[in-house]
Amino acid sequence: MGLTLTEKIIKEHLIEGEMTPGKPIGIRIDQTLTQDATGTMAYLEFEATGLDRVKTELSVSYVDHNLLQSDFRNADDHRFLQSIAARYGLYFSKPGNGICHQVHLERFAAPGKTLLGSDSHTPTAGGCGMLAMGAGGLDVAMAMAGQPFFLNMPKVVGVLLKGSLSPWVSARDVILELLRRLTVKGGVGKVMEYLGPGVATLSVPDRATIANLGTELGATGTVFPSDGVTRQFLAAQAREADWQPMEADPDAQYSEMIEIDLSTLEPMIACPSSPDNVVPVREVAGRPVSQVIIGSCANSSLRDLMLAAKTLETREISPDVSFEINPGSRQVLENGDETGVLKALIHAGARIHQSGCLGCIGMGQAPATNTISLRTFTRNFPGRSGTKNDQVYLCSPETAVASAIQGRITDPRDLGAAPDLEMPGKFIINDNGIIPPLEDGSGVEIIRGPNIKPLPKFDPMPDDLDGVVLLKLEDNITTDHIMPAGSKILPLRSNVPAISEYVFSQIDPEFSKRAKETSPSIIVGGENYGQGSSREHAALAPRYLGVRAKLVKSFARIHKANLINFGILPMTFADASDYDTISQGEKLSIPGIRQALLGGADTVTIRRQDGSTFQARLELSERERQILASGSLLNWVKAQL
Ligand code: MIC
Ligand code: SF4
Repeated sequence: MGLTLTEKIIKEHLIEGEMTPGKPIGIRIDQTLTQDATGTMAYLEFEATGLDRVKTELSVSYVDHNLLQSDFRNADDHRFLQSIAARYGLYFSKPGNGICHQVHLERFAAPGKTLLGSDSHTPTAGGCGMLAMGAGGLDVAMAMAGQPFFLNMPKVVGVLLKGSLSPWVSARDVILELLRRLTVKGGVGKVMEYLGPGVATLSVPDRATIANLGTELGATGTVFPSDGVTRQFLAAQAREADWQPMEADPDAQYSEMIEIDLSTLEPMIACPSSPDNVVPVREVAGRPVSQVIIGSCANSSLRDLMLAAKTLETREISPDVSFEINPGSRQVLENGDETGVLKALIHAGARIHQSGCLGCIGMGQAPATNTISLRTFTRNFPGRSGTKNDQVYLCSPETAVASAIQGRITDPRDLGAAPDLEMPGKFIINDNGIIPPLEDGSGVEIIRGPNIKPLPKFDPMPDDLDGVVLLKLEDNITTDHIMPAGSKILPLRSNVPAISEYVFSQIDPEFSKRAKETSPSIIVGGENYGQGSSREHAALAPRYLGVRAKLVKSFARIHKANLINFGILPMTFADASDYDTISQGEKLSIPGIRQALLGGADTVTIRRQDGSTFQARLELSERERQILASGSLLNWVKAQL
């Protein structure tokens, strides 16, 4: 039987386990990436392994999230990361050089390779024919240490593309349509693999937009074939040598097939406050907008800026709109300058920002009270923009620019003929924002600012666990709910005691205080618990506050892995109706939990205060059980050494 492209890449990298969907596998990781908000912790963890140099083919440390330097803390983190890169053999991409996923696609992505990144949108590089996945910082640290990456063998879903996109409809609308159909949990445990004649009509940046937002489906990754279009892209990046053709076997078996006729798609938009709250733009057209931003790792390539520039050549931005551009990388900026795109945007009145995540993670660009902000970003979770009760809509650059012109949500097809976009055959390539690794970094001194605190130490799992239910939450809780970001909290990513004060702060401002008073504690949740960001602080900080178990209907992949890495027991209800009977404040006991873990039990009995019991599932591999029993992945790895 033939293999899917995903299976081919996994087979080539398989170190442990069998390729049966749902079963644990360990795969070799060729490349890693980190960004500054998750990177400082990942490198503290890498340091704890005691190794002298990273063991991957290529590892890159990017600075793109914390670019606001309102005091010394972010700047100190940047210097720490630069010194770590020099010390341990990594590339370092400087602040302002661009968003990790955009720069990685341009300069390092290579067909057939595996990439693990401490950022949930790492799958972006799947647009270039590689298997790229997001993970917690500790998993990335372990990959840098040469350890396999462990995950459950994903199911591979085939997405068959036919036809070609109509004018004013773009890659963004393809993935918005998929989000509409499948929702934010539709991709959990799956890799989305694109195939069919429609693929060749999409450029690599288009494919990267689709791969990037596969993350919002909850997917483990998204893989596109590597074809002539990929070759052309790599040639324009002066990297044709990295190209190799890659595709699924003609008789490959997919676990499920989804068909999309590109020619039938229309402009789509995700309404507040979830990336899957998708409707055709027509349905919400006419609502007034106060801010429009083109940017983020999903839609900030030269093509996206060129589309906006060309559309604005003969039109003006509405006086009521703040129209902003966050270029994905310095390469985008420089080539935008060369091709006249930048000039046209400046002339039209756009606010041009530096390359980076910026408002996508609440580092500035917060919208005004009770107004609509339209963005080409990845996520519109409540409050993520920095404004309470925000109304953030997510859409294509086409819809964004049309709405900026009209001052209200506009179907771009109403503008008349679409502009022709002519991309340069060769890009200006300038890697002076990327510092290559040193031959020998052993003499480099690591620069640590006062905000960089050592990693906390965690105890092993006790024999019996008693805990109070400190919070009971609904479905689709995001890691932004658990550990918010934004300009006030992000600078604390290197300081666990300080950041833990903000755990669940949007939901319950007293949470951290209550948690410290009532340790150990348990959190109860619904479906797809922990979706969104890969931030391991959403596990690490609660653990620091004494949270020892989470009991939910189902977990998102990366968050579950992070919980295990930091010794928080992830359990699911054996019977989902038990969820309804649990109330906040009640005490639950799990006698014999350590033995149950180590003995391989699939279920445990949970005892309630009134003496009644119910069952919870432990869906864990042998390795995960040992990690949980040791109290954390670092404890376990140290014991192994
Ligand atoms: C995000 O988009 O939520 C982030 C910020 O990039 C996160 C990483 C983080 O929280 O540092 C992600 O997507 O993993
Ligand atoms: Fe940065 Fe936003 Fe992309 Fe996250 S989703 S990496 S914050 S641009």
